[in-house]
Amino acid sequence: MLSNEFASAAALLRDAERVVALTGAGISAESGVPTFRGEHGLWRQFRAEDLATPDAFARDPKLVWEWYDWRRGIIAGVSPNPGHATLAAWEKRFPGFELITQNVDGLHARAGSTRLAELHGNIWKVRCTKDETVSEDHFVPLKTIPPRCPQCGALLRPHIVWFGESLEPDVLDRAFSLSGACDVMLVIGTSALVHPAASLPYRAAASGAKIIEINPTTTPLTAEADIALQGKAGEILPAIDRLLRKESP
Ligand code: BV8
Repeated sequence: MLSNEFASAAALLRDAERVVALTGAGISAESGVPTFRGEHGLWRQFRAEDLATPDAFARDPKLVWEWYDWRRGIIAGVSPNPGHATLAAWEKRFPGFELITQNVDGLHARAGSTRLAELHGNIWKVRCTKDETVSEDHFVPLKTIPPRCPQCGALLRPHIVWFGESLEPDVLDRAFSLSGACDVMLVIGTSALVHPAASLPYRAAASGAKIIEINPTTTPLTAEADIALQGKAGEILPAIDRLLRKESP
């Protein structure tokens, strides 16, 4: 990685008033959470598109919950990495910093991020399929599979947005308005394939924002990015932070 690319990214961030970060599964990869796609990305032998759907849950709620229980077990055993920590620290460094994540693992919140929009929900939240009540459930493993609502006995489902389901309107509206109002968008660890999240960087660019992509591989967004830093988020984000601190501790 050429250091002048880091310096250019640091310069864009330093002069920005409103910085938005959009993250995907890649930012949790160095914590040990498998990504969805790519060489190590297979969740066991299943594909997210086949299991993270309402049809799959209707057909076999036990299998879908076994998959989530397995993922919860992995996530419960890992910690946020320096990439998560840097983004949490940047909430204090950049006044208008906002974080939008596609991830459901909760690692940004555990790292201390508070100005956070979880587009696709959270793996530690469950929702009653009868009255839509949302509650936290941190049992690892789950007490029963599939879990049932203690109030009414109906099936509980993960409070997660599945393929073919709409995102919560207010969360999505906020994500689009933040993207349309930022000066710089960091796009970190996402294959930029899943919509509507994948359209957020284009919204930002159309509104004049500079796009900085951080990813070890190229994505459909790479050609559109103003700066594409090829590498791991857990290494690149702290490196940029060190440059920023050198200039203004
Ligand atoms: C919807 C919860 C309206 C599940 C998830 C427009 C065009 C095309 C398709 C569509 C479209 N509009 C809607 C669709 C259909 C669909 C979709 O986008 N399909 C894709 C597959 C083509 N979208 C939807 O269904 C959405 N709903 O639009 O509602 C509607 C309603 C009815 C009918 C139609 C439309 C809902 C999408 C949400 C689905 N739920 N998650 C769960 O987690 O259990 S999405 C799932 O994919 C995860 O949330 C994940 O975050 C997300 C995106 O994946 P990534 O995060 O990018 O992860 P991935 O593994 O792909 O990539 C990781 C990247 O990290 C790689 O690039 C890798 O190189 C990089 N990396 C690896 N290591 C590192 C790293 N980077 C940095 N550092 C490292 N160390």
